[in-house]
Amino acid sequence: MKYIDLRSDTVTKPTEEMRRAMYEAEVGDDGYGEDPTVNLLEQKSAEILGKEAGLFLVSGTMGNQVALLSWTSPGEEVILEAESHMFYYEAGGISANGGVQPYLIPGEDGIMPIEKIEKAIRKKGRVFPKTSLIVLENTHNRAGGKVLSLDYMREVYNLSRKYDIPIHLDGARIFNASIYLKTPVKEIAKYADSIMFCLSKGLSCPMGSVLVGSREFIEKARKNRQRLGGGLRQAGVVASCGLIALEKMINRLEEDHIKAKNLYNFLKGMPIFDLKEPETNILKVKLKNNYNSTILLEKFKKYGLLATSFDETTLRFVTHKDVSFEDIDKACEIVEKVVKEDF
Ligand code: TLP
Repeated sequence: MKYIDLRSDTVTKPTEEMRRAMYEAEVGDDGYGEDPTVNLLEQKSAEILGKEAGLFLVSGTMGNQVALLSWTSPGEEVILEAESHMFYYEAGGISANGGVQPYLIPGEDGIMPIEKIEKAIRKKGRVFPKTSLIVLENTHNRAGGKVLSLDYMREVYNLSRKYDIPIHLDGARIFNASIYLKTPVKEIAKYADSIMFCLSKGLSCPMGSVLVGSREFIEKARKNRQRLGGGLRQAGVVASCGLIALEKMINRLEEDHIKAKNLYNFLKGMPIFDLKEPETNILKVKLKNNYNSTILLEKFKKYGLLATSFDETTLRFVTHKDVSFEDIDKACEIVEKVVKEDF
């Protein structure tokens, strides 16, 4: 059966042009800094985000973990939104790899109230851990692809300058935020000291993320990447896709946002769902009256629709380039059929 796959934008396959670029890529040993394609991708990424330098990594998780290791020391504390990817989905990496403890602030739609961030920053004193990092996530995955506004980013940034604490931005989907805000990605990135973005999500590369920041920070990050076993060799083969992604795959993300909106417009008319209009490509759907997401997902699958859940009462649908507008219409029909048949 051919499935309509709305589990994640990570399922996107590389384009024909990417496949050709992989074949033709100029490569060298990145351990010696000699892969021209990796070097170009790192340089272009830094340029687009308005930072001094970049580092290519195998995944977004590795990018976040390397950033954490580069900003903090064991025994220190990092402020995170309670549903952030770094806390929720990185297999306990912040404590296992970094030896730091999380200070979690539950956000409203992924947005931590500024006064709560200020309150969370530790005072100096013998008994307190040092607050060494504030993490933001834009767009916010578990908040349903929510975009943090520039005003909010600026406020957190100003606070971080007051207390001299760096900001790391998990920008796995920062280009979706930039499209939504109709703002160059640089304008978002200027309110963070380091940013990780993913090439492997809506940008459709087979793998890879880039971490950007100051030259000094990236030098440290390169060492931490090595420590995690993430040193690369002829990685130009995959970095070549990243170059195409930066040039050709960003503007089309708008289309994914429209697809999510189409899905929303259909589902909002169904009484068992409770949902907000999506800003980007992730649609979060709460189930009313104790309906169960695992059961629903199994039924969707029988008719050829794949999605995931945030928890037992919340579904997640992610739109991307490998589902067409017709697929979205079909997905709506499948959801309607399942709901009518069984509930
Ligand atoms: N998110 C994946 C899963 O891990 C949940 C997905 O399908 O959405 N930051 C954010 C905000 C992410 O959403 C993800 C991946 C990552 C970091 C990690 O990227 P990878 O998967 O490359 O390690």
